Amino acid sequence: MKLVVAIVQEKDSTKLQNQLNHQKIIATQLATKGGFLKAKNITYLIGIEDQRVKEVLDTIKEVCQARSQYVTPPINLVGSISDTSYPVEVQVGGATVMVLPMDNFYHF
Ligand code: 2BA
Ligand code: 2BA
Repeated sequence: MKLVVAIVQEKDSTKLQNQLNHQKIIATQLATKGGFLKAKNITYLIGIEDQRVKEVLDTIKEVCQARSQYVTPPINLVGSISDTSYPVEVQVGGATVMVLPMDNFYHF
């Protein structure tokens, strides 16, 4: 078994959950927030058999889109002597996915 941790933009989460349900992949959703943009995102915890990890990754990859967002950095982080800061474009995933080994999976 593996634990797939997937951080997904909120805009993609309904479509992703529908697709996981369709494939009978059980997931738990946590409401989370990115540390940089402070935008709400959804973190999925998916306990899955080793042989289905690729299927889960393929589904996440298919559903989740990368998007550009603009953020205005705080002036003291810009490193400029100017007192104005300009919006900078950041590319937000797709999805950020971690796959962890799982020692045990219990369902009591
Ligand atoms: P359980 O299997 O007892 O799961 C209860 C909750 O535990 C799930 O809530 C989910 O949040 C979490 N969970 C269970 N297995 C997990 C795993 N492998 N990885 C991550 N989280 C896991 P729900 O997703 O709301 O599911 C509630 C109940 O509905 C489930 O009870 C199961 O009996 C049924 N179910 C879930 N998905 C289904 C599906 N695609 N088709 C039919 N029944 C489904
Ligand atoms: P945020 O932390 O809000 O980051 C949103 C996007 O801002 C990131 O997109 C990245 O393109 C950019 N970014 C983040 N920190 C930056 C910095 N210090 N300077 C410049 N640009 C920066 P993604 O990499 O696609 O990440 C989307 C979300 O996934 C992140 O939201 C965070 O919640 C999560 N994430 C990404 N990498 C992670 C990691 N290694 N560990 C835990 N969570 C991660």
